[in-house]
Amino acid sequence: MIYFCQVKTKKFFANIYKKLNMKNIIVFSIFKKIVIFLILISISSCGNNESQKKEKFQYKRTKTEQSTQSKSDPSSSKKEIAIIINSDDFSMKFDKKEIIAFSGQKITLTLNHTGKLDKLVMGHNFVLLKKGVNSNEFGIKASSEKENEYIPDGGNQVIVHTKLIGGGESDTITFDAPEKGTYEFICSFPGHYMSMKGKLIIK
Ligand SMILES: [Cu+2]
Repeated sequence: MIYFCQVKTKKFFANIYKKLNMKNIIVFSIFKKIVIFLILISISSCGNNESQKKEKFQYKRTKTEQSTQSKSDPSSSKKEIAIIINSDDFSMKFDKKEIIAFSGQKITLTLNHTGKLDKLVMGHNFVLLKKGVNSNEFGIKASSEKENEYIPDGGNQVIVHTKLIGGGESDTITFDAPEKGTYEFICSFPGHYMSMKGKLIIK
């Protein structure tokens, strides 16, 4: 009788052990599947990130290309070109650093001040300097010429300039493109010449 009981108990435990083992195998295989699934997800999301990065880069590139084009229309076939330059209260910069035009073209240039500050505080102008005029020296000299809207020497060193404008104002000037070469333009309001400057390239 005791022997019979022992055999039964042994069988009972052997069965439980088998079941547990089976369970372990099932749990392990599920765990394996979950891990593989997670790895696949992380790989695919990495790919997405890269494609998103690429998309962003492409978007930036198109934006730069557009802004380069909007600097000016470099078409030499046009007799007249229109250029718009914007300035504001904070950046102390023109929104264009380079303007391209062709000798003989008639240039209509509009300077906008998109800010709100008065011209006594944050005045801007567009001053196109003659060839060979040093913009730093000109800027320093100009800063003490308030009564002449910061244009020194009666405009001797200047090809053309707009009037001084404040927030919300604009001024438009028309002039013939000078001979081929590179010309500097600045804002001659005190202190602005250091950062508010750019180049007019005549081809
Ligand atoms: Cu200015």
